[in-house]
Amino acid sequence: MRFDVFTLFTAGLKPYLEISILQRAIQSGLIDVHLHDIRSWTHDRHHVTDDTPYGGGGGMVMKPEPIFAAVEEVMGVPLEAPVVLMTPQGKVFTQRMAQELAAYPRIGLLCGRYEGVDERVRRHLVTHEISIGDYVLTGGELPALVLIDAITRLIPGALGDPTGAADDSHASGLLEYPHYTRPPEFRGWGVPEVLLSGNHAEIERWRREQALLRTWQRRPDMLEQTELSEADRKYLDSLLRKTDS
Ligand code: JDH
Repeated sequence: MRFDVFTLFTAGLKPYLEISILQRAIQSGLIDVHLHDIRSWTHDRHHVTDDTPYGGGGGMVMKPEPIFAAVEEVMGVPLEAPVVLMTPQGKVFTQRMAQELAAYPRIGLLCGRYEGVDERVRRHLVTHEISIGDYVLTGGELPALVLIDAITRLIPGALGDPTGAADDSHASGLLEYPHYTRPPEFRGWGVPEVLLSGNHAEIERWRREQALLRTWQRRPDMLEQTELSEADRKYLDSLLRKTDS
C-alpha cells in the first residue's frame, strides 16, 4: 500500500512514521509513505499557500493552485487513486472505512491547515472527505496519521502476530475483555482465578462474558449491530435480570 500525503508540515508527520509498527511496515515494504510539501508547488517569491476568505470573517483559507498542482502531479490526471481530504466536515472514520480503504493499493491524503481548503478543492479534486471524530483539531496531519495507522495494521503481516487484526474489538463488534500479565499479585490486587486455572474452555467463556458485560455497560449501541449466539443472549438476559431486581 502506498500513501501520498500532501501537507504544509511534513516534519510533523515523520516522527510517528519512524517508530514501532509503522516503521517496520515501511522497512519491510508493506507500506510506502511519500510526504509532499504543498509549499513546493508555489511559484511566488514568498511561497504563499493561504489567503483571506472572500466575504470576510477572518481566518485564512488554503489557496487552490498549489494543492491542485501538487495532487495532480503526484496522483495523475485523471487521479490514479482515491484522494481523501481530512476535514471536520467529513464522514466520521470507522473501522469499516479503514477496511474499505485497506483494499486500495494506493491512497492520497490531503491535510489542510488554518480554516481549511478552498471549496473548489473539495468539489473538483478530492474523492473522499473524512473526519476522525467530533472534536476540533488544528489541521489534517494527525487525522492523516490516524488513517495510515488504522489501515496499515490491517495489512497482513504488519502486526507481528499471525492472528493479526482479526480479533480486534471493533472487528468482533464487542469491546475487549480485560487483560492481565505477571505478577499474579500487584499491590494486593490479584488476577481473576480463571485465568490462572489453565482451563481454556472456561477462559474463553469468561472472556466472552467480560466482553459482553463491558460492551453492555459502556457501549450498548454496539450490541445492536453485533452477531450474538444463544449463549451470549442468555448471559445478557442474566445481566438484565440482575438490574431489574
Ligand atoms: C483538517 C484545518 C482546523 C479548525 C472550523 C470546525 C466549528 C476548521 N476530526 C477533526 N477535527 N478537526 C479536523 C481537522 C481540522 C482542520 C483541518 C481536519 C484543516 N483544520 C480547523 C476549525 C475549523 N470549525 C468545527 N465547527 C464545529 C468551526 C478547521 C478533523 C479531521 N479530520
